[in-house]
Parts: sequence; C-alpha cells; structure tokens
Amino acid sequence: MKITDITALTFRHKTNTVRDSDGHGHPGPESDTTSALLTITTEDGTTGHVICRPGEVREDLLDRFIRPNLLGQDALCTENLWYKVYKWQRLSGGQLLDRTLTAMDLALWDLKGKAAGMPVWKLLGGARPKILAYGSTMCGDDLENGLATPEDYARFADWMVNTRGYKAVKLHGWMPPMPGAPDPKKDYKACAAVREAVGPDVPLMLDPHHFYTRTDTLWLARKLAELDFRWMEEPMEEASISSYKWLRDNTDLNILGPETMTGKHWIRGEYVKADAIDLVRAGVWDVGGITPAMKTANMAECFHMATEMHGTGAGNLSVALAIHNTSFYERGLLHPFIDYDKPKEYQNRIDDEMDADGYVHGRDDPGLGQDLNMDYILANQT
Ligand code: LLH
Ligand code: MG
Repeated sequence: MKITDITALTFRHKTNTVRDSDGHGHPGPESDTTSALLTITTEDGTTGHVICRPGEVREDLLDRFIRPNLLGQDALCTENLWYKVYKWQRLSGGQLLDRTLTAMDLALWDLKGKAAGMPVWKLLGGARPKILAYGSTMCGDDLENGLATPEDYARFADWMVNTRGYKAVKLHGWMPPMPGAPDPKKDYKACAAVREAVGPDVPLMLDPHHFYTRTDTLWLARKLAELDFRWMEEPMEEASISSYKWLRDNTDLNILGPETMTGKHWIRGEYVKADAIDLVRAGVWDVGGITPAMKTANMAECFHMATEMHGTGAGNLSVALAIHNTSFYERGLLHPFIDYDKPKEYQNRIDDEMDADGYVHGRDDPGLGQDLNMDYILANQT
C-alpha cells in the first residue's frame, strides 16, 4: 500500500483551558485555539489521521523529514518507516521533534487499522477489551471552589469516586506560579485529605512539582507511603537517574518514570537497568509514538514491571488495551469547572468514554478509534 499523499491542515476551535506562566493548564474563559489534522493517504484511498498541535506538523517539517521518507513507501511497514524518519533526528539540529515522529506514527497506525479493518488495540495484541481509568486532576490553582485547598481536592475526589465512578485518582499538586508553591507539606495535606475522603481502598497517586530537591522528595515519598499511595511520578528532573536510584533506595513508595525525559524506549531501559524505578512510564506523545511505546512495554514485561501510559487520547488508550502489563488508563486532566465528557467541536465522540463503573472500552471501529467531525474540521480551516 504505497503512500501517495501527506497533508496537514490547521483548524480553529474553542478551548476552556488557559496556560499559566509555567505552562500548566487550568480552567479559564472560553477562547479560540488551533489544532492540526495530519492525514496520510495511500494509493487505494485509505487514510490515517491524527489530531496534534500545528507546530508538530509544520510544512517545513513535513517537507524536510516526513514526505521524502514516506512517499512511495509501503504504509503498513510502520517499523521501517519509524526508523527511516527517527534516524534523521540526529542531524536535524533539534528540528525534528519526538512529537512529530509521534504524529506520523499514530497516523500510520490509524491507517494500518483501517486497511486491516481492525481496531489498533487488537492489532497490537488486544490484552483486554476495557481498562479501569484513574481520574487525573489538573494542577492545583487559586480558584475559589476549584483546586485551591486540600478540602477542594477532597471534595472533588469524593465526586470522582462516589458520583462519577472512578476507581482510582491521581492528584497533580500545586506548582509555581501558584501561591506558596512548591511546598511538599501542602501537597501532602491535599493527599491526606483525599485519602480521608475516599477511604483506604481506592488506589491514589501523586504527580507533584517536578523540580523538588532530593530531601523534599524523600520526605513526601515517606509520607505518601504512610497513606498507602500507589505511586509518585516525576518529582525531580528526570535526567538525573542517580537521584531516582537514591530515592528508590530510601523509600517504600513506588516510583514511576521517566515521563518527559527524552530518549524513547532506550532511556526507559536504562532506568530499569539502574533500578531507579518501580513502574515504567511511556506516553505515546513522549516516546515517539505507538511503535516505541510497545517496545517499552515489552521490555518492562521482561522484568515483571508494569508500564503505565502517560496522558489521554486514542493512541495511549490503544496501547493500554493492547498490553498485559499495565493497570490503568490516565483520564484527564479533570477539574470541577470542566466537563471532560463533552466532545470538542471537532469530535463526534470523545476518544475515551467511561462507563459508570470506571471502565474505558476499546472500540470495534477500524483504526485508532478517533471519531472525528470532518465537516467541522474542513469548514474551520485557518
Ligand atoms: O505538570 C503538569 O502540568 C502535569 O504534570 C502534566 O504534564 C500531566 O500531563 C501529567 O504529567 N500527567 O501525568
Ligand atoms: Mg505525569
């Protein structure tokens, strides 16, 4: 199935998320934003799609790295195509982003699923038809009745578990520029309030400020172990593997990572070899796509380790449903002021509808399982 066309179009839609000065998302007034649709087409008219950020599929990136390596090639040979493009990163001077690789890889897997008439989660292995989600909160804020106090987190966690049906919860703590952040004691108070609100049996996790010192991290880890937290992720700069090894040597709490560290499946192998983590992290948008995420998960399985997918969306859900060694799908980011279940204007359905028992189900439609409103996308091109 020869690739004949690769296009990216940018379209306008609404968002209710604003970014603070450190880049963390919070609820805000409705405003216009743009996203991009990457489409890869083969000679028989089969297409693969993915929604991404416009900067990840700029025309100059497609012209320099993607089109020369993909056009005329067999779209089904995803391993071959991933390596052809990946090797260009070395001399790209930082131009070829991992996320560009991810967009290409996800569109190719969507195409492969459509060509096979199968959902990608089954093509990849199909370990389970549904997976429990954990409700993943937005970062702490200073909004009244939002996520400004430990009591706010407790109230929201109570709603997630006892009303919406989540079976597990992850808090994102307070991070600069929020008042008083970073403060491990304040993060701990929110975690303790949530544990009190949901009881002893609900798995809880924390994703705190990402730049704590070793000693602050260790203090927090020991306190979370007392609260029977399932894991903590990314509390320090992830380039310092020895800091994570030191942390793991000194606490009983499970440490999950690396999440945003570059290096794809290779760096995750190094973390495992260094005994620096208990659970492996792999998000398709962090590691360069489904292709390296599957390698990461298979590597972790060889050491009886779980791989927990980072982030939301059809690509991460496809891998989570495909692999044996994972426990949850991250659903979010959630906030009392945001209706996560409402589709965006460019979607007919959200990628990860969740039932009342806290399960997200794999779809049977061929491809990644994105249900896009193409009429909206085409009518709102910028
Ligand atoms: O710092 C943040 O804004 C969050 O940690 C964010 O990156 C989130 O995607 C995450 O890490 N989830 O696990
Ligand atoms: Mg995280």
